[in-house]
Amino acid sequence: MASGGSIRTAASLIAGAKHIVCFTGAGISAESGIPTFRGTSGIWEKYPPSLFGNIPGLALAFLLFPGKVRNFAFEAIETIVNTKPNPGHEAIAEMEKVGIISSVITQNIDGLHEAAGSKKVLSVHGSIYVFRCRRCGERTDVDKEWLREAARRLRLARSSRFGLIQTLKGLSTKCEKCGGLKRPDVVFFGESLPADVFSVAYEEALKCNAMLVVGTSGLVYPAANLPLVAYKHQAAIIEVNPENSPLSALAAVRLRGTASEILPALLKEISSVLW
Ligand code: BV8
Ligand code: ZN
Repeated sequence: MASGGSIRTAASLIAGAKHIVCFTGAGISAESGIPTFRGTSGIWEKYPPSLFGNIPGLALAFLLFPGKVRNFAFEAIETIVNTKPNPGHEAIAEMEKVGIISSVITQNIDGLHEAAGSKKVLSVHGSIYVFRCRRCGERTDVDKEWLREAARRLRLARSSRFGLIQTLKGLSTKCEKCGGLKRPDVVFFGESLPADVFSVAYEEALKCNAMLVVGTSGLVYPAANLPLVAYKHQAAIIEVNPENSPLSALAAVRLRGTASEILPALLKEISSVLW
């Protein structure tokens, strides 16, 4: 747990700032049971991003070991749809509700910020709860039930290429607008980020005087640029992470602890400074 001093320093920095933005990565969802990407029990340990983090790699993995692609797909969906927000997500939603922060920029695709009550969430890597038409770009929501059914069918699919294709065909949905095929609106490596979302996130990073950076290794670009943009525009960076990251060098305060420990304590301290 961070020493009281640094929570108090962080709280007074935030209380003194006019426009505050939160930037989150996989670490904020760790205590909800979603493994992070990097680190000992990270997702990329079992499913290397060179194959499972980009479309060409997934195509190759499908040809070489379709059963592993099937497992990756249903494990990812089941892990996410069966989790709920933790006190870290809830504290951030409360900070927005009482007017402390103006938005959350997240690299996560798990929808937990929205589930905790955050309203202005900028999901720069997309969301598992949104499908996008490959032809016209139209986005439509999918709910947990649909995703649970998809994971169930994938779990039952035969581990052959043919079996997986059959299952994916049964799950594929057509765009109501143009009839094009839809895909999960998630950004894989080598794919561009949604320009409409990223431009708002960039604006937020430019405008803010303080940025709360929670649970990110700061290794994936261009998202990891956003704290640097804020820093270059004289924003105070406050990092919440049990470990050091490349973004620690930008931080005025480094709160060494987990999101669900630190963020509720920080909210309490900010409230005592402000009200
Ligand atoms: C693009 C989506 C261009 C799916 C993800 C060489 C140099 C620089 C850049 C590049 C390069 N080569 C290639 C690139 C670009 C590449 C990139 O940045 N690669 C990196 C790895 C070098 N980026 C891209 O490809 C991006 N696209 O550049 O497109 C382009 C332009 C035009 C046209 C075409 C193309 C796309 C990047 C998005 C990739 N998608 N995932 C999914 O989520 O499953 S990336 C993946 O990493 C997740 O989105 C994740 O959020 C993101 C970042 O990771 P983190 O969130 O930080 O998670 P991580 O596990 O790393 O760290 C967790 C942290 O939490 C740790 O610090 C840990 O200490 C801490 N923690 C743990 N427990 C807790 C905690 N903190 C608090 N509380 C706890 N309890
Ligand atoms: Zn369409």
